Amino acid sequence: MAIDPPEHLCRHTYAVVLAGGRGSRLGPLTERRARPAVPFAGQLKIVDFTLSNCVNAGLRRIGVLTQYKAQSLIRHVEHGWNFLAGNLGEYIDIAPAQQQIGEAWYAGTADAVWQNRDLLREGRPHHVLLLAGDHVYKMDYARLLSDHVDSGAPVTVACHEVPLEEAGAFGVLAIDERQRVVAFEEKPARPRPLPERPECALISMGIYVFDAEFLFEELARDAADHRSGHDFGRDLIPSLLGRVPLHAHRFADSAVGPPGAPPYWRDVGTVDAYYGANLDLLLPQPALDLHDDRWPILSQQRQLPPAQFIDHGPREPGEARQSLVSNGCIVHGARVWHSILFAKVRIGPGSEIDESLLLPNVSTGRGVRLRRAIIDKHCCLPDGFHAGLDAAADRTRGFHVTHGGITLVTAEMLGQDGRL
Ligand code: ADQ
Ligand code: ADP
Repeated sequence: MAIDPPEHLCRHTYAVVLAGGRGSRLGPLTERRARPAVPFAGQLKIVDFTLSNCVNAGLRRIGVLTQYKAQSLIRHVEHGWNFLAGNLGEYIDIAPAQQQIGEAWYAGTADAVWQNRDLLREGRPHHVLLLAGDHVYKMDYARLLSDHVDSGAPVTVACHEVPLEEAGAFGVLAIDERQRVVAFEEKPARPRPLPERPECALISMGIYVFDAEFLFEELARDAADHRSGHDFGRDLIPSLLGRVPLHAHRFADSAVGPPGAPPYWRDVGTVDAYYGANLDLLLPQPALDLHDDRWPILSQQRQLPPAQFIDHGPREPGEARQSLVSNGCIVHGARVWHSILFAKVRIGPGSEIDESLLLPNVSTGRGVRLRRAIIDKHCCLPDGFHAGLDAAADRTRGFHVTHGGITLVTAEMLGQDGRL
């Protein structure tokens, strides 16, 4: 039984969103912006999931730790997330790396939190919730916090089952019957299967709850350890094993979603994972429900007119099927199928867009043909342009083609001016 009601727990918790990591595996999409600032699902950015989960769960003191190419992220959080009531003690702190103690940038995630310890201590939190800024999921952190307190352990690691072949990209756990972590390996070459489901492994979601004072002690210990890389997954969490009880919280116990749907969580760390998670939203009943008013995903929304579909004569209707079309879009005499048009996308007559993501402000000329392509912000695709029809030809033209066969085109690749 919970000692504290969840509202009380949330009020005394500081949530830290680690939003600074270099998104190298997202390739050209993160050339100019941090991974959490990458547009997602038409009208959102990736970081909106974590921030919305905080606000929906009742957490009102949030720190966003930035580092790598933070400008677009800072602008987004400042413009879109400024509705918390500072005078009621609700706020989002944005901590740019420049504000750090000393000259060094952060060495790893534990170092990023250590260097911001004064910010964290300010509100005298009882618990600190550590979150990543680049995961797509809905989770009720109040339930995670209650579970942490009930467990009696000073640390809780949120974990989730994933197919064994994907587990090597994560921290892999083994737990006992009391939900205590008994083994932890960061990104193992041969992940350990779950005894009861050998086709799956139990992985760390990179989400941790700490008793606040315990966290500060452990961060100090880690900071003084010159052999440590100062990373939670690689150093600090493994160093706790055997010393203190580590509780494992199952994501299934706090996931928010349609009844009966499997819990949905994606680390959109690669272009293929990013593409797949966006396209998952086009299923008739997506596991990630963006229409659920009880757990909305909030964001900065620009004032834009509704999407418009215009026929270009009787033979060229403007239409979109099985697609998401954002505000400010105009589909003029073009056919869009199984695609996501982000805000202010313009499609010209005779174009055919299939299974593609067109990020904000993309415009196309006439007769453009896209298949399984991602077109980055502000690209202007000229008449007759095509991508995704021939992978070898796309590579020759300097486009990025993923293992999964997705062609990614950025403004720079087209010799155009890219913007954040
Ligand atoms: P990774 O995601 O590989 O694994 P990491 O690159 O450290 O770990 O990133 C964790 C989060 O912190 C990301 O949101 C990233 O953007 C951010 N981040 C990284 N360096 C930062 C810095 N210096 N300043 C601010 N933010 C920073 C981790 C765990 C694994 C776990 C996966 C789940 O180590 O055990 O399985 O997350 O995705
Ligand atoms: P867009 O190109 O559609 O304006 P951006 O991501 O560039 O999209 O801008 C997102 C939001 O940030 C918009 O509300 C825009 O007005 C604002 N914005 C754009 N550039 C700047 C800037 N240099 N400083 C502050 N806000 C900006």
